[in-house]
Amino acid sequence: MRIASAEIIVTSPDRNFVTLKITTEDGITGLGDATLNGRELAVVAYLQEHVVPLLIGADAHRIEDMWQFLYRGAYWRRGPVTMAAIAAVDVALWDIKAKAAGMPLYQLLGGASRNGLLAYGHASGKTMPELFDSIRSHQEQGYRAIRVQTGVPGLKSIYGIASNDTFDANTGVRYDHEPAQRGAYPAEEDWDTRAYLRHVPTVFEAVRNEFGPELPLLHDGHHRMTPIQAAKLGKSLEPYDLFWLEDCTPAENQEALRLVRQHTTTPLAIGEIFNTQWDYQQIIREQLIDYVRSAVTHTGGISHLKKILEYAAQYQIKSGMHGPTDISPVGMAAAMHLGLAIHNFGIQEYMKHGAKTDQVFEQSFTWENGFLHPGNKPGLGVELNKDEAGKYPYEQAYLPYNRLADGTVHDW
Ligand code: EZ4
Ligand code: CO
Repeated sequence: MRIASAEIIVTSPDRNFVTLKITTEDGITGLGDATLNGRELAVVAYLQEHVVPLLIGADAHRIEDMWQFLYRGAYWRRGPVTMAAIAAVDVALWDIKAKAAGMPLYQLLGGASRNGLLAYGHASGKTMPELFDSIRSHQEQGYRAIRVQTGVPGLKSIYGIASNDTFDANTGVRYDHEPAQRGAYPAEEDWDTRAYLRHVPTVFEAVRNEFGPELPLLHDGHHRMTPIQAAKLGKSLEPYDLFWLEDCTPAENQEALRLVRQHTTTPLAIGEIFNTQWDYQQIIREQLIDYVRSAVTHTGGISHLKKILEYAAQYQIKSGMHGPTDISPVGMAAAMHLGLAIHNFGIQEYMKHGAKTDQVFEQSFTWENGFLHPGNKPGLGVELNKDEAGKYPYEQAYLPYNRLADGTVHDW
């Protein structure tokens, strides 16, 4: 089954998405998500100039061989651009293989290990009353696990808070929360870790008092703390029994997590910006984390993330795949098929896409009683409507960045 053509589709319905569409000589098509938030066109160029020409004429069935060829054959290894491009090829080939087999993709990954995927949504508010409203509205939408982010007194705008201009009047869905902003320069946000550390435990105390002990609660520290600050936060949140504390430090320095671990039993989730199994080698082996945050889209596809998760399983570490709005419906479907099949599934992040995105990408997943299921169509179960996609050309957008009060750039 030879590859006849490969096409890169860039569209910006509610935000930018990059999709690779591979077509075989007998007309089977497969889709892969290659969206890298704020750096989309770098992946487009990587695919267009260096990968697509290598695909034409190749055997679409040889997924592992293609992965190794694109990874080892490039000589230059790892990195988000490379790994997003490889992921798109990998997922598109899995889509094709499953369509050729006439099965939903999860069947080829070993079949379903569960009935559905527990998913969490993002509640947020500048103030406590706004936060409580957002948590209630997520519960009404069916969420059974909720991430909690709030404003910090004294800080103008910080990560994780939905704003009213992200409200979609057609669907009533708020983009809770969409950090990338369209424009030619990144927005500046401000940050003060000491103010944050004072405030967050009071938020979780109030949320537990209002919503009770059962509701799984998550929180994202978004790479901003030093190891000792992260240890302090983990410890001060222990009474509120978090499902996880995410990205408590910028985890390029993996040893930092030893220090955090020595001080707290709050479960740790890391890895949304990691892109290979080697980024996880030490933190899995030393059992420094509890959840693997990688998305299929940013970690070399289904083939590679499956290897990471199988390694993690030996240490009872579970999946917690990244599922923000910058993972396209194609990337989300890939996550759902993988999550349904593996044994050590933990939780899936799930933020609803906007109405325009849902028209560009025709999807067959279900969302019922807080659980996702990828559906039973052959392949990924997602098709891209090119006429709809063509209505929304690429628009430059950047993630924000942080400065401290004295003007120093800080991790965002
Ligand atoms: O900042 O997806 O856990 N979720 C997150 C996200 C990331 C964005 C970056 O593209 O941290 O909101
Ligand atoms: Co995160």
